[in-house]
Amino acid sequence: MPGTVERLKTIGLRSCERSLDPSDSAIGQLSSSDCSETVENLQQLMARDGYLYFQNFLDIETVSAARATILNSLSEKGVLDVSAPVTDGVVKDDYTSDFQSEDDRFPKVRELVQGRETKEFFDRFLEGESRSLDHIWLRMKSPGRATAPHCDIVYMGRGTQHLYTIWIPLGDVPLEMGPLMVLEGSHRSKTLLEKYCKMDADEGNGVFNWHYRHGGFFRGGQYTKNPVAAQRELGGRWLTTDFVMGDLMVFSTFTLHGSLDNRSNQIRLSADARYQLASEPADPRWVKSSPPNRGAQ
Ligand SMILES: O=C(O)CCC(=O)C(=O)O
Repeated sequence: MPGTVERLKTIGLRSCERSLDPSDSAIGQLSSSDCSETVENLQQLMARDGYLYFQNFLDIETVSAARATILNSLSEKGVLDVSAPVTDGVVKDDYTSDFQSEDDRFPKVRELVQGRETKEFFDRFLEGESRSLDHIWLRMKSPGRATAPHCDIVYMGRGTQHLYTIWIPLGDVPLEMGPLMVLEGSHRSKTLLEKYCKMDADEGNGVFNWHYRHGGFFRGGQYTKNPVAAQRELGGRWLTTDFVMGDLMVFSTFTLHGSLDNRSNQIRLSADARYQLASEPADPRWVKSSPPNRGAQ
């Protein structure tokens, strides 16, 4: 099978039902980092790239156990295609799902997201005792679904701004299955920082949060529903890769990101959460009590 770099250019990547520009200036592969680098180096990489991508970071058994609990529950609900093994997560044609709050239905997902390796990484990276926001986001992307470009800070900015997202693929997530993508250098984009990143997606209860951007009206915290126009407007490349089980992405809550369309017949599973210094204020919307239901992020 051709490698990731070649497939990025040749398989016709799509996001939000739009074909991404396959040219070298518009799309590329994420660079992986070594988590045993010095803190200074890791901080510099984050400041430069807006993300850190660690391969084989997480214990595969723990990821696999989290994946299994979700797939078993989907199987019990009768949404999986019974002609394929449950572990493949092939869904029935008419099944659609997207974004789910993790309300502790899956303790193994919490165990994974708040696990020792990740906490120790953040203690080191943030140079102090770290904590995660209590809320965990579980994504079950059925075929056809994608996440529209956004920065997390607009949903989570009522505490410290020194806040990082972790994204964990719960299984292998190759390009065809709609992996995460981040826009290179977008965490330094003045266009985003000076206006969009200052917004609060829940202000005015969302009622007044209508935007017109890149040819469409929409509501809430998304930057746009058009990743092609966003790349042209802001510059940089959409960066993604063939994620495998055990990988960990860490990115700035100011980095514009979304996902490719899931063009497989399998459900794409991932979990994401936010880490910060325990001594800094935490956004009250995402600690302890169950947050109100919100739209896709
Ligand atoms: O998994 C996805 O599709 C999007 C993830 C995301 O938006 C996030 O981690 O903040």
